[in-house]
Amino acid sequence: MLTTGYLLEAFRQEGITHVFLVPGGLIDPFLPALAATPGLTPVVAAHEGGAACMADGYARAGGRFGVCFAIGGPGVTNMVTAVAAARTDFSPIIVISGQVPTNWEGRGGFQDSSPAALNDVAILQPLTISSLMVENVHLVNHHLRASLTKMLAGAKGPVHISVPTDIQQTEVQAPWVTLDETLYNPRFVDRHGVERLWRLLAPADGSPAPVRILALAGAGVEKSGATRDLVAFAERFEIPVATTLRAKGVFPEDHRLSLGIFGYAGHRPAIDTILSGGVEVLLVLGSGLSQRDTLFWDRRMLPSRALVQVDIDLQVIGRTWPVEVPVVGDCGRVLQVVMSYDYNLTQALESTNPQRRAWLAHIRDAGPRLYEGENTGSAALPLHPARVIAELRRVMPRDTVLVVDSGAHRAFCGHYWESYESRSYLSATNLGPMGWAIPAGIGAKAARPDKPLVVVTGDGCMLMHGMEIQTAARYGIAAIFLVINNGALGNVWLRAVKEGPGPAALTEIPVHDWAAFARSLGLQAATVQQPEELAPAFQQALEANAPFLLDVRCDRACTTPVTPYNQAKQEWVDSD
Ligand SMILES: Cc1ncc(C[n+]2csc(CCOP(=O)(O)OP(=O)(O)O)c2C)c(N)n1
Ligand SMILES: [Mg+2]
Repeated sequence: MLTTGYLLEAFRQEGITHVFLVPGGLIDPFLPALAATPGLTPVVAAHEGGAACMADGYARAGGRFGVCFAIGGPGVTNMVTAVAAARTDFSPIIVISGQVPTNWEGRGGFQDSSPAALNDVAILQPLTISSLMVENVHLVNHHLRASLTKMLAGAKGPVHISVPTDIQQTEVQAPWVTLDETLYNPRFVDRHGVERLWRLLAPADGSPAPVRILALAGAGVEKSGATRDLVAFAERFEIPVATTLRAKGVFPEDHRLSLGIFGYAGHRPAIDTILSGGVEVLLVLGSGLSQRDTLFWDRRMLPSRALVQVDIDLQVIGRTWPVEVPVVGDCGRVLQVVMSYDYNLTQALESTNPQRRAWLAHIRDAGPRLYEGENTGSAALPLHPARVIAELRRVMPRDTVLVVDSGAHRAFCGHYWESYESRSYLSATNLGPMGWAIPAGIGAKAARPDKPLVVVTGDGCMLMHGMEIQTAARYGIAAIFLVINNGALGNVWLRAVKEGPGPAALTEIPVHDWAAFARSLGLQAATVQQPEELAPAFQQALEANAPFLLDVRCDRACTTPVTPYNQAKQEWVDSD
């Protein structure tokens, strides 16, 4: 089989249903193979950055990995930001790019971006786990296997393979052998670490067990598919659970033990409790404890007895703060080991369940979950984004996937939306590239066509990747695009307006008719201006079961629900 068909057949065998690309001369040989691989749908994006974001969204929603193709040179450079977002959020995608034939390298050929010229392999190197060119057809099988293995192993992330056109058109002999399932679901656990954790939680020597134990769940729980394990663990030992924004939904937000989000756009119970100084053991599950996930590395979140960090990636454990109990391993597996203990071992911890229940009641009674929750009922015109997101939550089914972009709307979604499932809240939280959610949402919907999906984006984000709604229309991918249209780069405007009208004007955007734009590209669309129009418009978009854009006219002057984060930012001093 030619290299082109070989690669596609390997992806199909790995369970991939869609690949995303922008065609061009350097990948021309792939076109016949793409048209002839049953079970694999090629989706042609408007821009290579869009194609790579689609692969990222596909990976995050589907739980396997994403695949995208581009020509070398401008196709690869167009992908740089999207690949960086996958890298910083540890999302497994593979970029296959075309390259000039090996005997043209460095001779001044059109679009030569081989290592002898522009070197797009090197351009992607710092943004990927592995970036290489296949220069010998005998290495196609090996490099593909090695790259996919690196992409999936450990913390996961993007990889890149550049394939010259002469190699694309050469026969590969070795058969593709499907990757072992363990790569997708690593189940390893450090038993010694779990024992240390257990001695801490349920001392066997008669010393008192800690009462105030709190779990902070990060993206590692999502990657591990450990929601069920976490719910079972929390319920058995009455342990309250907060999540990071990135991991929103890995613990159902309406569960009685949920404290909501800790960190950026976080909720009052999580923030007040974790910063109270009253937590004895903080059990961090699969979170790298980034700036936004720690409220500016706020040391008040350090527990009085022990910080426990469970992570599959040793590099993450102890990076932010020294930990008393490090546990290397898959979050789900670690919890399963604990859950396999019998009553003799768990009794010491279970005996403190009533005290934790009382603690939880105290947390609940201390105040509302939301900051400025009254805004969810605001009748103001233009609309308040909090009202928009709250109405959206009421109308959309429980298992809706929300894909959120970068801007003020990110904070409104994080705070006022609720998620109840893993992989149902997707956002590029570590890099925050504007426009990412539009194509990522298309990829996510391709991976999970069974789930209703809404992309929440801004008018500024639309100016960056809005053209990709055309891709959704073209392929009938039934994503709903909700544009928080506030005539501004809202997040920046909120800061700039404090500096005066000159700086503010630099962050304003003409109020465009995004519904008309969408219709011109083949989508259905509606414009919403009044609060009472929100629910019927959402219902209409849901029932249309087709690509649909909602242009929702909002007030740019609404401040975002991130007061604790902003306070922490002001108070931060470098104490190291
Ligand atoms: C690629 C990129 N450029 C610039 C920024 C800085 N930035 C963050 S949010 C934002 C404004 C987003 O505007 P919009 O999409 O209208 O959302 P809103 O804040 O109004 O909700 C900007 C410019 C960024 N995050 N990414
Ligand atoms: Mg805006």
